Amino acid sequence: MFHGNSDSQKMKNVDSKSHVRGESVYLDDVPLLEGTLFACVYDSPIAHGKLKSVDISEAEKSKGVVKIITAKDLIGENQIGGILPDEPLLADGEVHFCGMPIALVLAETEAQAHAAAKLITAEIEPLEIITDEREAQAKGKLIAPPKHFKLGDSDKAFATCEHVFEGRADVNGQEHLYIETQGAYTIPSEQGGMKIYSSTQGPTAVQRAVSRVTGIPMNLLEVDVTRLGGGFGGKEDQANAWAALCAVGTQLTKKPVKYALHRMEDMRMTGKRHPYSADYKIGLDKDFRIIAYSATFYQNAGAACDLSLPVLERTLFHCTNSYFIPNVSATAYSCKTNLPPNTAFRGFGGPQGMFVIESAIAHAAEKLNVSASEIQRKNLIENGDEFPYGQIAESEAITSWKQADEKYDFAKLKAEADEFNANNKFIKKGVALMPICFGISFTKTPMNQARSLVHVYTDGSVAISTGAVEMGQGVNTKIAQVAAKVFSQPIGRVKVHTTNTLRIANTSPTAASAAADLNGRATQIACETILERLKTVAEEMLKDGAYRIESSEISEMRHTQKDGVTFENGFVFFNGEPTSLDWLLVVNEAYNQRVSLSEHAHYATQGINFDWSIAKGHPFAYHVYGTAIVGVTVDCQRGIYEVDYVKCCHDFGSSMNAAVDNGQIEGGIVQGIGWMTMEEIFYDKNGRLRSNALSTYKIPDIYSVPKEIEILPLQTERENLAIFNSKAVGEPPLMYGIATYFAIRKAVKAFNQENLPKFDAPFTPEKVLINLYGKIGM
Ligand code: MTE
Ligand code: LUZ
Ligand code: MOS
Repeated sequence: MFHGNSDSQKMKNVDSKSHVRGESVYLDDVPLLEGTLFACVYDSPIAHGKLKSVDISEAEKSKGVVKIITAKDLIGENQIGGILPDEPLLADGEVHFCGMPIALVLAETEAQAHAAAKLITAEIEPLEIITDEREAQAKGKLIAPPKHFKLGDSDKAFATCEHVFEGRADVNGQEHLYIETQGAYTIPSEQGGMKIYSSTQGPTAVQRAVSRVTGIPMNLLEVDVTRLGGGFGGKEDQANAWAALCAVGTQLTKKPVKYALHRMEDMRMTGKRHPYSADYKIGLDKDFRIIAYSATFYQNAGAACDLSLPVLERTLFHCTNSYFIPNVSATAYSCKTNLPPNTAFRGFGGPQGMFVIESAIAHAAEKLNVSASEIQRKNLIENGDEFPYGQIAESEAITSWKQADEKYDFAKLKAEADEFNANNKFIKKGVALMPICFGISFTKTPMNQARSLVHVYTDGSVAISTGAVEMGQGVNTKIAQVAAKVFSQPIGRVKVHTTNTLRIANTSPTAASAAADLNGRATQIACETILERLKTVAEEMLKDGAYRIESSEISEMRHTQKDGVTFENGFVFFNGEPTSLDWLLVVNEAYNQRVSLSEHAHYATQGINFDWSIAKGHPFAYHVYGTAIVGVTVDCQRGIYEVDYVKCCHDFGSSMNAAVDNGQIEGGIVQGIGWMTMEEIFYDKNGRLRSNALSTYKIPDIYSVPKEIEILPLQTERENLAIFNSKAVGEPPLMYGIATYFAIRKAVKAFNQENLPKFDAPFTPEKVLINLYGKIGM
């Protein structure tokens, strides 16, 4: 249990008032300085080619244009690749994808900048365009050598299996579609420095990229992030380019520069979730235990590395989902194509790995004529089992399955669907289960650190800065709760401020669902350190019986803790007895005694490690588990469908904020359903994005969300490394949405038994219709 103020469990997001009043400050709400220039990129119309020349002469004459910048103008390095140096900021010599920035226009108004960018032309000599990951792999176009995971000996084990099935699964990408598009605003400061407002999940990544392209040292670059209108991974790395472009503009003009992308620019120029294609082989014994599993993953990385390699690694980490399989062999290729560099997206490659094993299980179930859930249930990972990467499971997989089954009665839900199907010819129902298991921690161990700066002011109020970025997920609420709890102050006395690289340096991006864990723990340490000092001051004040009170009125507030000084509801207790001392008196006495009321604390997750030379270790602080059951109804004349319900048992550990966490679950589920059903990214053979607007790229709206989402918190007593045992919640629920794919598949098969649809997500209404009437072999 979270033992904070009892209201805290139900506490609203601290931003909710300012959000509904329109007072929350996003990038576009930062007041503009006089003389601000507006930027617009001229981006490549061709996916691959030699850049012979760029003609800016017409654009330069266009009204309001102040400057046009190309690669040759850069003072620093023309490079923004964070992991591999393979991504120029502005194309130089070659273009690698449609949407690659070639020139930057700076003008007095936004409209003028856009108008001028349209007047730029480039002479590009076409080169071969590859958009398909398998074709790229076959032609040797890889971002890096392939990665492997191995447990046991799958080759040997397959020979002993009663049943072996092989197949292919494809899963498409996903557009982030954060409500707030990418953008930045740079303002010149003293000594050639700059203040950079950026809509980024990674303020330090922005600072580093700007430093690199401008040559300005990091200590002259202040990055400030107010909050994001969503990131979903799309701003973990890909906010860098826009900040870097604005910064270059500021450096070369000495003027503030702003660029907030239009929606179609954002969709065209930024990378998305990685599409994957995979080959799998699954072997079961006569009792349907999975004895061996092998998979080869082809990741469509796009034209540069970006975060593709850690994404690829997480695909391997999660390629067996919540199952224990004693013999596993997995290989993953990061394939270089002529698409915008794909990037982090909620789940970070994990969901793609899980889709493949769920496809393999569905394949086996269909061939063996058993329910997929029977195979799923039999193979859930147990306490003490080993993951293919060497970590030993502290598993809640079976517990969550059992608790979900007890509450929702899987057999009954399936029987209802079967009965419905027996009585209806053109409407069919499908039900599928999805256990999830997601590792919490950045898989790159050094990233698992954070800092928090806490000030207590002499009016008793508290100001906090951390490395965490608020992007709607409620991290600021959780951090405020931590301080309020430690100080025993109302949450209204605590303000969590913007994320700023001068206040907090060397931040890890707000990602991997770990922001509250890492920054919350750092905040806890900082607050506890200040509290200890205050206790010492209070103890001194209480000497000789001063401030003791005998009044019985507040005796019912007596604290149970009997030793020394404690703070409860703002009052000081001594050995469990009330005193007339309160928070404000002690804070002011501390100030008078010249005791520090500020602390900058550091937290680093203990006990984690990973050694890629052997691909073994203990990379995760803990795992988040859960089980969902999803029911759908398919209209077999139209190919359209509805999600009737998603019912899950989710492992919160012990949620410190049910409102925030349930919101994360609901949002994650809907985003996962969108990925699996209607969201279809479509690039043509020439690498041009055809689904380039909301008219052609459909995301779930209020009519397509499940009619019912039920969330049952897993009951568990197990301790974990999360902040106050409240496990990370940001990414895992998205993976419940995967069951929707398999539920639709069941409904389709109930209508057309002959057909074995390909495993090819998303299952758009168009594909459903084709499969309802087609005869397609796997
Ligand atoms: N929720 C909202 N509302 N907006 C977002 O952009 N991003 C998700 C998740 N939930 C996101 C969100 C992703 S991809 C991650 S990694 C986590 O939030 C990051 O925040 P956390 O570490 O505080 O959970
Ligand atoms: N980002 C990252 C992530 O850099 N490393 C990770 O392991 C990760 N995991 C999930 C989401 N983002
Ligand atoms: Mo989330 S994909 O870690 O930003």
